Amino acid sequence: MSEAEVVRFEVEDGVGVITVDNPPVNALGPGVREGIIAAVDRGVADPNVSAMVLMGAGRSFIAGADIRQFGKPRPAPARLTHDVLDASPKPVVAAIHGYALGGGLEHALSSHYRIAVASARVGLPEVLIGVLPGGGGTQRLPRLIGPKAAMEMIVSGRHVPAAEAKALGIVDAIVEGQDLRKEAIRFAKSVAAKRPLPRVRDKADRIAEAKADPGMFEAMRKSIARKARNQKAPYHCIACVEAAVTQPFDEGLKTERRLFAELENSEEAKALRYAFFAEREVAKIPGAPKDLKPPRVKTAAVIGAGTMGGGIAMSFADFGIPVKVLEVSREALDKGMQRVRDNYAVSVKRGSLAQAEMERRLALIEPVDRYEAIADCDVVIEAVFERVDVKKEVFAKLDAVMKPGALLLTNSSAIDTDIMANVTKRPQDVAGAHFFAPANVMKLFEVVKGTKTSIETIAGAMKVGRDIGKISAVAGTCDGFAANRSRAPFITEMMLMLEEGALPEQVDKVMVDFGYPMGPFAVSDLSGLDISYDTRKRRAAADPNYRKLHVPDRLVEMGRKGQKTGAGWYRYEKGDRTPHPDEVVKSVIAEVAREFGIEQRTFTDDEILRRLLCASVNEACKILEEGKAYRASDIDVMWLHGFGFPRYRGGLMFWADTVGSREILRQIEEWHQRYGARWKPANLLREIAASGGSFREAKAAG
Ligand code: 3H9
Repeated sequence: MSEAEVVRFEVEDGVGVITVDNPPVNALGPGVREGIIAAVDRGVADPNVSAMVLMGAGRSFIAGADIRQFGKPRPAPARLTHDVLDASPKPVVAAIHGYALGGGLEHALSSHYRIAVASARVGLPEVLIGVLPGGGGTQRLPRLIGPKAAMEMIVSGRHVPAAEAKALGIVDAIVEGQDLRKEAIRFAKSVAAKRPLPRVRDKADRIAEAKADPGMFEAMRKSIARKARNQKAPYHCIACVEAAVTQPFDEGLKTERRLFAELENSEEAKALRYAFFAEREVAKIPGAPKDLKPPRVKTAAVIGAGTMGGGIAMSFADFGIPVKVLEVSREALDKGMQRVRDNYAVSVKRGSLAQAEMERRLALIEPVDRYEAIADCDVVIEAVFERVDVKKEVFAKLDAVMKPGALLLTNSSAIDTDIMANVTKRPQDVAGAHFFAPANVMKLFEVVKGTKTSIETIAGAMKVGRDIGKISAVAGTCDGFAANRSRAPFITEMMLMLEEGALPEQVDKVMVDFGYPMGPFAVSDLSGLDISYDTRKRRAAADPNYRKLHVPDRLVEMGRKGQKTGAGWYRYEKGDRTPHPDEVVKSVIAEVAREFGIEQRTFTDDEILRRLLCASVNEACKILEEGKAYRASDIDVMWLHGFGFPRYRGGLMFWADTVGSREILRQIEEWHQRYGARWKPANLLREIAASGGSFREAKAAG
């Protein structure tokens, strides 16, 4: 694309209007910076121009640097846009709508004034992709709003709404009218003659703040220590803001540039960029027509007011969608509604939800006790307990009452979607909707495609997920679908390693050090050991070759079901969630090992990590081979949002690539020899290793 096409310059009423037009989000891709410089030059040279406006066409101002260019060699520009904007002898007004993020906000900060529409959002989210604001943002923002507020914004990467941006001093005015261009021209004319021009780089007053509070940087480092472990970018962000306080502006810019360069190609930045694009890719349905754009659902229904049903109903209410909750028993309905109310009340007590907002959300949830009452809803999600006969009965009723075209979704973590679809006369409208507990908190929303599910239903279900703030990912119907199925071997291996001599606290420490927020045994204590106990019993009954997991089975049989019973893999003090290693668990492990003659040995941390993740990589390859997920990167998105996999490690398959496909195969073959059939390498794994290809680019077969 030529520069002329991505940046326009027009003179209107004595104001030069520079419009960046680089869809979809006006990223600073090839030609944009050069186009802005050329436009400013024209405005400066034109005697009819007294001021300029910088704005974006389409839905946003500028969403930042073009992330796709990161990691590739880029020629050093002869002139920097920031210097050109800063140095313009005529005022430049940045007029913001949509998003001004990263390099976008940095362009606005180099302009002399900033105005924004009320719905605009601004931010420096670079840290979320493993870098730091590298266009002067770490030096200008602290000068404009003070180092403390700037550091909080830069280290969190959050998007700040226009009203808050005005209160912080980032924008000078909020535009009331509908026509931003017109208002921006009016504003530009009102400041055209004002001198001196306000340049953020020259502001010194707010910097004094940090001098009065010398401990602020150390305090920030301490406060992020847990969340930011193993990462460099958040610390480099702090170092840059510190440089804004301790160094002259131009020196600070040099520090910023040096630290940015250190981060751009770091492993953490590569993984985070990958995660960003994987999350966009997961929304795409192969083979879907381009014009397939399902509308936002206006009304929803949930069948079942249990913990899951209630959580799902809250998800709709949280995003402003009216939802009916159906239970035929009045008692179950009242109990379910009370649970929802109690959940919201906890958030109000914690201060994360206003009382009025709680009332508004509760008013969106309508308890009903007849199927006829939900007939007109656009989507219905069945969330009754995991019993095939009960679910089939519900679907027969839904088929009888629901309006044509309604999405009929079943929330199950294992039951074949086709079973429910086949009791209806509209199997094309039925799909799985696998929420992860707690449904109103967890981001992952697995849309399960049955044999007859139509592409419109898949697209509709995915849109429902996005409309309630989830990350939707498609899986094929099979035991466990894609997310849980890919994780199941991880769980099996963590239990079996105990029999060989590892301890829960050692495994947990390895995984926390790797970056998980909690170790897998601590998570199991939280969700309850009894949940998987029932599934294991079912599988053992169905499959004579099923490898029994004796240690967790015995713990459950002893009444150790996790935190709720005060003991599981760990022991807990009353009213305290801190896990304490427990001798009882050790003795159960020793007893199992003795009984089955399993030799005890020590494990290195690396072996534990590999054993858990390699088992799942192998299964993920089988899932792709069978066409039960579209792409390897979809599985990574599932691990990031369903299981707490550390984002700065990209995901399961991205991690496997950091080890290398040949080494993963060698390792799995070794364990195949030692442990037998469950480690049989997937065909796809062999193919990837033979071709020297990457896991992350693997796609579904067929
Ligand atoms: C930076 O600025 C560094 C500088 O400080 C210094 C440099 C020296 N680049 O998310 P969506 C694509 S770092 C390239 O679905 P939404 C995206 O992949 C940057 N592409 O829309 C997708 O493509 P496709 C700091 C980008 O409305 C399409 O646009 N900025 C970029 O839900 C639509 O995106 C950021 O980190 C980009 N920067 O959300 C902001 N941004 O259709 C990153 C988007 O082919 N972006 N695309 O799949 C976002 O957070 C969201 O995209 C945004 C819109 C909130 C803007």
